[in-house]
Amino acid sequence: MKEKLIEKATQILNNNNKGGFTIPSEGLYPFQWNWDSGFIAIGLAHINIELAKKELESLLDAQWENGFVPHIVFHNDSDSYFPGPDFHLSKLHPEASKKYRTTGMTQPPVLGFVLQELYKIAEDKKAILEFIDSIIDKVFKKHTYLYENRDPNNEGLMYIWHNWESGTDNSPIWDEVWSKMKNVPKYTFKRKDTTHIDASQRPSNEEYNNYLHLIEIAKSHNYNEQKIAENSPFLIQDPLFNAMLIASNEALIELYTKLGREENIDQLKAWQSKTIKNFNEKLFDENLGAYIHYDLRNNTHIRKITSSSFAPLFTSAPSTKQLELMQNCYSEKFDTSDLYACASFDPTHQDFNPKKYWRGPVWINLNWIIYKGFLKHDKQKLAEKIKNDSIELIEKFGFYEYFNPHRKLNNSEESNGCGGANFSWSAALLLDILNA
Ligand code: 9WN
Repeated sequence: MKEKLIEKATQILNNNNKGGFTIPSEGLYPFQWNWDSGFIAIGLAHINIELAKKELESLLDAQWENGFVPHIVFHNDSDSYFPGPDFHLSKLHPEASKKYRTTGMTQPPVLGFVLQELYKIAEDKKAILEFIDSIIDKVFKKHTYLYENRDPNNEGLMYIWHNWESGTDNSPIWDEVWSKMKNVPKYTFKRKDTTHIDASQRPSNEEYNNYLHLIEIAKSHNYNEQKIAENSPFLIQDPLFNAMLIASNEALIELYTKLGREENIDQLKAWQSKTIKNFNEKLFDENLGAYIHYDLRNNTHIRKITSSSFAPLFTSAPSTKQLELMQNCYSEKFDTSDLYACASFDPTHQDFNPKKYWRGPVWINLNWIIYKGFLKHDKQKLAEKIKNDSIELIEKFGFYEYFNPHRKLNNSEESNGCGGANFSWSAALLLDILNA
């Protein structure tokens, strides 16, 4: 069984490789995506370390002069995705990549810990350290960009200005922001995603109006961060985005130490202690027992629990008390016998939808993060459960983008697999889980 899964996962990664970079899913996502490439590199490291290195190099080849790493790199042309390069128009920003067209937004900063995972997986430690040495400053530069541009109140907590920057695009979290957003135009556009995937599993057209509106606002300011921070109706401190930053800071400190290069370590440590302090004080909700989002534009917490609420397990940030509260919250709401772990949104909440994208389905990348998180904090049983559920979902239903978490579907004919098929990070992270 294990061999078959490994063979299939390898085949998916090979098919989705477009020469130096890997697309997330044929047709649905035909370009290189930022955090996808990070997870994909981890999987590739198990089968071909050179491809893993290339994956990261090709993403960072599109890094902007100011350190920014965009969420999509349009290496190639394709008309199977909307919105494409002509809509995003990254060239509006004076420091945008001159080599590639990209988007003007980013995604959760995973690259630091991805380098560390590559180090752990690679057999030839000397060669991988040489590679890390060649690329680590670019990742540091990206962190510098975030700290200098995404933290207007100097809290060590980064904001995101678009739901696509969170990676969890149509989470019920954003409903609260949309309900406060005024004068959103009704755009004329042609969705491409719903030509590949059943519309009931994707965001609505109304939501797409909001998504496009936020980009138009950013474009009207030529993607200038300061102007965006002043004017964007969407300005959120997201626990997943900030947890990924903390994990990557942690990794960069370790890797610079391994390389015997001191120069950026003090800066990283100073950032890290400010970030962790405010992360725990501001984004942890003691009553819910989970990390939650903060809406900087409307100065309010968004008190809903998502799988992002548990992403901080992946770091050393949570205190013993916070770990205990989080474990209770997770066990009570997410770890029940009728559900596969881990739903992307609180299954006890009225907004939970088991088939709709980030409003309930299980995603393998969040499973991987939470699985590693429980392992890090010695919660073997909870970790094993997520690991086994991830394997079972893929083995039974295929390498889907996301999965209905209900164990027994009413209609037994119906598959739990939803969204894009042959999805790259599902393949890549399963390879990592199976090789652990
Ligand atoms: C927008 C590529 C990306 C992932 C995101 C996921 C989905 C895109 C979309 O696909 O978002 O970035 O068009 O729906 O939500 O996490 O990186 O796999």
